[in-house]
Amino acid sequence: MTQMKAKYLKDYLPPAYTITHIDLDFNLAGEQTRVIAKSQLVRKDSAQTRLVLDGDQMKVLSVKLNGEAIDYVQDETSLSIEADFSEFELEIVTQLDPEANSSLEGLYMSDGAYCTQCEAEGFRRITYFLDRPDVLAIYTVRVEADKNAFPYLLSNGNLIEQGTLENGRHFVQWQDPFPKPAYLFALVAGDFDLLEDEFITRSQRPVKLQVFVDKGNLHKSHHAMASLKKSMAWDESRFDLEYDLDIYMIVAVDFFNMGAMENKGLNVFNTKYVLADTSSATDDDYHGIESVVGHEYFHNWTGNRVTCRDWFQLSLKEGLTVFRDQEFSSDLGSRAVNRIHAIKVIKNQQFAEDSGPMAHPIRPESVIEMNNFYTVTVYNKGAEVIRMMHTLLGEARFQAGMKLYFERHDGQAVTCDDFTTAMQDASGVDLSQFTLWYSQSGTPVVSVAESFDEVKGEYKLVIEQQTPVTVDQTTKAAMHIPFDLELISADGDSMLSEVLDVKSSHQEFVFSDLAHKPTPSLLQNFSAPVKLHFDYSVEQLVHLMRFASSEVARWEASVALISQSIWDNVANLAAKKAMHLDLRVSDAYRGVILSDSLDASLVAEVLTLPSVSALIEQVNSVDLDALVLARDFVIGELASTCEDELLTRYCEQAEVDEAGARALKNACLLLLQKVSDQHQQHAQSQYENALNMTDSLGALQALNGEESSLRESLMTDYEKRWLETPLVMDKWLTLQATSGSETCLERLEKLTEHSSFSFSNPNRVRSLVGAFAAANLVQFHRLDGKGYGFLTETIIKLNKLNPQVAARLITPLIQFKKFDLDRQKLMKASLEQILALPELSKDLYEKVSKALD
Ligand code: B3K
Ligand code: ZN
Repeated sequence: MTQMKAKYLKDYLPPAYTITHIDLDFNLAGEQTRVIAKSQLVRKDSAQTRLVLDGDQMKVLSVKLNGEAIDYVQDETSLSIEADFSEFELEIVTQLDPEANSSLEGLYMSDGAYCTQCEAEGFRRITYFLDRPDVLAIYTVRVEADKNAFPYLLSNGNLIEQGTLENGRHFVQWQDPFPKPAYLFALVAGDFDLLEDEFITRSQRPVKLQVFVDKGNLHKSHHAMASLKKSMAWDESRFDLEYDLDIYMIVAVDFFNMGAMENKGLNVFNTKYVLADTSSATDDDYHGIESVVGHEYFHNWTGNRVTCRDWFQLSLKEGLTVFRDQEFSSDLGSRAVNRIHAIKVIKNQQFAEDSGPMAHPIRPESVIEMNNFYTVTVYNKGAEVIRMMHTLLGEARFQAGMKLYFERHDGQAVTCDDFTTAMQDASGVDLSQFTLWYSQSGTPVVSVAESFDEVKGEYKLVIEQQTPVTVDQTTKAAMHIPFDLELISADGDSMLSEVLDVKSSHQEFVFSDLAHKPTPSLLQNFSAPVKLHFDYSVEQLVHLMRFASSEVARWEASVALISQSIWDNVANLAAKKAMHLDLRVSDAYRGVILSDSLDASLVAEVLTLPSVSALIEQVNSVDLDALVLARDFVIGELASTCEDELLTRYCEQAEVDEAGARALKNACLLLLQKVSDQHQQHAQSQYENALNMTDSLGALQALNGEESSLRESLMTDYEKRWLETPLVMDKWLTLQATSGSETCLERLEKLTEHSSFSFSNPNRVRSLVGAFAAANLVQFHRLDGKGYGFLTETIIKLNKLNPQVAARLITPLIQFKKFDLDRQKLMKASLEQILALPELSKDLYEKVSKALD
């Protein structure tokens, strides 16, 4: 029986022994793969005589202490020995079967190549070890394998020796001079195409850059390489950080549980975040690659050089590194559009996590399965917390804080408190109340009321904050919230712009000498991850859409305006009144469509109307059927009223070869489909004349809302064209999974047998089943329960095959509280079915048991 016990942050103890050096010797030979691990241990706690190593039921061939075979005790999760020495050498030989490892954790095979994934606790599937991030060792790794099948043998650090052996085998030896925790270890063995380049650091050191991809894909590796070079240059110029080894390798593999992994000097990537050419990848794919390549590169300092003391501190490296990759993308591209995307992740996904059964602070306090905590809270809210510090300190003091953090902690495994202390010490800014963002879970609700005294010319804002109770914490304190505000005059001029320090549950701010009542642009740029309650009138929102200085604030006003219109119509339906759309709303949108001062990519963001799931996140409970009707109505009305303008803008943009223009063109095309079938012709010609994947996919997405013979024939054409290119077929699987057709689900069931689909590949599962459950709300929440059934069957299949992916898929099912009782009942029945599984994984157990609690 797998252990389902939680671990607690409060129970942290430093390790009783540490490992300073490890020599690993891998003999890669299929199911007979052997690993010799020779470790140098030092006892830290002299009262300890028993050494307990972490490990996951591996076959142990021998254990030797200082060269002598010794007795050991092995159980489900550990191997222990008597070790009453202050320093000693331990040699453990394990035997592994990488081909049988479908969990894609530890050493496994991806399409004929050996590769590893050790974060968070995968190293314990390779050998018995002190598998915790505060044990940092120097690694030497020897890899031996068949030379023909595995010409490249890679590991961390610098290559120190290689040679040919008998029987067609060869070996390579690597050494990583930087001490590292086991989760950063990596090994790859395979046959690849290789793209090489060089980066000269600002201190004139040459670094060899290598990108390894599956044979035949070399032409798709250039964007990843260019992104890597940009990342290296950006980290030098913005963060004053230089790369430290002589070589940096990226390997792209097909079978991977997440996006990529920052192993020291040897990043392993999901092919999705490496391979791109214009015919097969969209502009969004290009952007995703640049940002993930950057993210993993930035970890070299924030994560690798300074790592986490324990896994509860995960946000120390992830929140900070997401912040850094967001800044990288914003410095290189559109700051406003990047910010909008980050805000959407928080509002549409992170707020849902806070209000569901998995609510946790960015520094969790208890964990059953660590892999369940690579969450939008730890990553994205974590990045918002860093961003708030950046707002409070300003760039110069923030960078001074970073510098002090590295001066103090380079080469160490530290805590989130160590980070905030460095920030505070370097800047002189008091962060004592601010640190609550690390320990308190939940989304603060900030309610604002305004009043204007015409006689005195005084404008007053009353700001109240309160954090609703979450499943994990019953008492909540007031937070330190940086609240960015702009006051805008009736003529549209900016009268004031400042960041207010909101620190208590009730505060009043008075602004004097104002000739008339201003329009407030509140919580600009989403200056804190909170829910804002303010009773904006339609006039105020329209004013903000036109005049707010911040482009992000203009976009936020548009979302508020359209959302309000949709909710008003939900209320109309409930009251059995006719639905309608206020002309002022469509006028405001028309203004945006016609605007030539706004960037095309920003207009595209405004025209990308909130999804059903985004709307659900705005309320505590929802009548899903009414919401879908009201949303369709509002979008249909808006599109019809602006039809001419949409068509003009569509045609104009068709001439421009830029990502922003393509995004706008596709947003217009999608809205035009809501007006009449006549606009199908534009989608058809766009598809037929497309010179890039953004245009092809945009056309298919526009047609995906309803069944039509055109959609059918274009989908068939696409399938034929791309059948042999898995990443491109993933887009097709997602189109099928998110189609508006009534028979969508029946089709999906058949598609699980399609040659392009496989339950063992996480990208395929996410594209079909993940996309269905997360983005096709109408079909997923069918009242006959078949949508839930489809997801449940998949989760049951993956429970043993790949528990990490199974547990990721379950998110939409555990967030059942917002739905009506009939649906809740069905969703809970699915969860009960999963909970009753024999040999339920820890990953699923943790989520399902919390959901049903
Ligand atoms: N650090 C890895 C994620 C590991 C996830 C383990 N389940 C990728 C990243 O955040 O850069
Ligand atoms: Zn990361």
